[in-house]
Amino acid sequence: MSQFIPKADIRHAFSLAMSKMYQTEVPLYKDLMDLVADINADTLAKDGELKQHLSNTGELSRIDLERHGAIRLGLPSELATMRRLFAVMGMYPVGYYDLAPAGVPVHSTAFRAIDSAELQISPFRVFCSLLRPELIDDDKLRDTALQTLQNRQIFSDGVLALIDKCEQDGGLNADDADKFVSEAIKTFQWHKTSPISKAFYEQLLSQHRLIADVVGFYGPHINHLTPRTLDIDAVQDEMGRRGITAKEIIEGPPRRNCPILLRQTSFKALNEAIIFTGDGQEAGSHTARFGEIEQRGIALTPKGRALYDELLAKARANLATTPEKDPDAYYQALSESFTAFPDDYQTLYNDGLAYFYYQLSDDFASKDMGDKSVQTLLNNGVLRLEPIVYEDFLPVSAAGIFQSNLGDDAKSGYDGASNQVAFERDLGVAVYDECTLYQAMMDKSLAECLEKLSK
Ligand code: OOG
Ligand code: NI
Repeated sequence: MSQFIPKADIRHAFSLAMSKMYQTEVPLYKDLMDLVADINADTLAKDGELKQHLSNTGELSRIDLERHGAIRLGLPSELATMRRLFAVMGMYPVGYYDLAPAGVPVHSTAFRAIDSAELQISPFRVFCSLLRPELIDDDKLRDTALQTLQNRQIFSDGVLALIDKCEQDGGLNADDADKFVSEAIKTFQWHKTSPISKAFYEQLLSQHRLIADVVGFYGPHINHLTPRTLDIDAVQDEMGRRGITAKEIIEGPPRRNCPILLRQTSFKALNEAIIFTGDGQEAGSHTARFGEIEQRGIALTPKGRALYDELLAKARANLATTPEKDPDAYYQALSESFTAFPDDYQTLYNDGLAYFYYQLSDDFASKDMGDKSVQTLLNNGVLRLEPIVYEDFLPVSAAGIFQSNLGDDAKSGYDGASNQVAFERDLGVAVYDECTLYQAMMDKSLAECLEKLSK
């Protein structure tokens, strides 16, 4: 048993291999990584309090690790196998995201580690979308698209064999883990050729750019990777100065003292040369790949999340035009709307808006335990609170990231019910509920503190 490599180590090795591959494939992404590293170093030098929080929660050492990537799949069978591939690395599906109302014909989940210790070692996760062919309104095009997808095999024989082996034996040894990483990475690489004809590609494109991106290729190329920044506004400003074309707005909540959930921006997708081979050799191009940046804040409870959704909708409802056309007006509306969201950790805790770790304070032994209730232990400084970072995604933000990288011809919205049941059937399991996971982290941290205090 002990010869098995921990899943977290395989996940970490995989995220490093993915990063290396993407930096080689998309050199502009390397420039973005350098920029983020510069801004993070500046921010930590200026903000001692932030540095202390990050050190308390063990995040300081993992700041420079990429936090996520994204892929898009075509078939239910691809999703089912992808789930098994990620399970080898201790990554499990968390959350269900329906992007159809925002005009993107997919639904999605995020594969990630699910407990604090695992997240600490490698927080890497993959936002994974599945095409919803039933939203293609042209029957003939949909049939041809599905046939085309059925003809591809996105997993190498090597990776399939190692997934089987891991499931049978309960883990992979060192040699197999290395081989797994190099075989698994192949599924996510870029192809400069497309198996379809240029005419078919253009037909797919006119349905939706995303459909062309899935059906037109041999596999689900990683379409972006996303490092974590400690100051996303600074990165957004600096992108322009370093000649990187940024998306117009930062998605998510406004800038705050106590960051909540997730703020995201990206550079615009690149136009890349492609040879279409379905009908002889035809030169063309395709736009799909970009680089993203995220700044993460505290995870919100269902009550906090409802307030976030309400304030975001309010800010967006009052605009004269789209956020992208007038970013300043949008940010103004956003910060006005979010004055209703408490902006100190104590109130976020008292009002039950966010999730926290309980920790014993450094000098807890010299403090009065009083009646030993949690409230007294907090008041007397025996316990302290540290924010639990939000590890998931936001559907409105994700739609904004998709749209900005799909061009201006994007649709405004699909009708049709959200379909978590069908997604989970295709996946082969139910997705984890993210709030249940955060609550468990919070409860566990309290139980551990109380256990230590009782000794
Ligand atoms: C995924 C877009 C969503 C995010 O960070 O919200 C996403 C995609 O473009 O495939 O990655
Ligand atoms: Ni992303």
